[in-house]
Amino acid sequence: MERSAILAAMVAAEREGAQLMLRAHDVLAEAKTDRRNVVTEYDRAVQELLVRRLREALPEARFFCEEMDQQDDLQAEALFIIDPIDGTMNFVHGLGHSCISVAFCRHGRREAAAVYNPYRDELFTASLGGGAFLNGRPIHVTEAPLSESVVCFGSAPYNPELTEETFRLAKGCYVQGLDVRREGSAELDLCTVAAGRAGLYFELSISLWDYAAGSLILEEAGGLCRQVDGSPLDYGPGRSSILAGTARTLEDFLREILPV
Ligand code: LIP
Repeated sequence: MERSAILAAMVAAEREGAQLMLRAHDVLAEAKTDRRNVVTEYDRAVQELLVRRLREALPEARFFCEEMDQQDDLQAEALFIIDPIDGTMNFVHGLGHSCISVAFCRHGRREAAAVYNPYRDELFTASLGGGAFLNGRPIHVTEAPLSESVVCFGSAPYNPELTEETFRLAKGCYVQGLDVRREGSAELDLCTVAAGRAGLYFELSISLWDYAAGSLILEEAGGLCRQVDGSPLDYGPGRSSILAGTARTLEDFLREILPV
């Protein structure tokens, strides 16, 4: 199946799943590991719908998903990495800033990505070597330095041992940059940087489904994704830190903010 057809199937599935989000009511949060790591019946329903539709489109596909322990081999010939609702805490509290995220990989290489925010009807897409788009219009990262950029960050809420360092870095970004934002969805933070709306995003601990799609969109928009210390991301099954921006803003962060 052509990559463009696979991306079209991803987009169609996301738009269908988004209707479940928009029609949600009486959303009950179920704690997974602790009070901040929550899931809802809508996360599960969206994931089940996405898997069903993508399997109809590509029967041989395997899946690596956030919910229900559906985690196949990341080196599969055809694999979808799915976060059914990225920004679940926002979804539970009706904050109107969550997305559905799907990345398509072949043998571990990210080849297509789609991130859909139904609250703003913003669809971010990318295919490897084909550029990045917002609602079909090309997007590109900012040329601004950190001092002229808004910075997004994530608070790594599942890892309280990282709180002090997270807010040390966030304070540094606030002082050096224009301002900071903690908006609650890693995939949307990556897309915000890809669209040139922010100059940098960091988080000290997130999962692969939180960045698999957004990282490709950002790279196709001219950006870079690394670990917070500047080392390469490994796109493996474990949790990782992430530092995402432009060559200029990453250099500013690593030189001015990271050092204690
Ligand atoms: C969330 C991320 C967010 C991060 C949370 C969580 P979820 O994804 O998008 O940036 O701070 O720890 O990982 O759990 O809502 O899909």
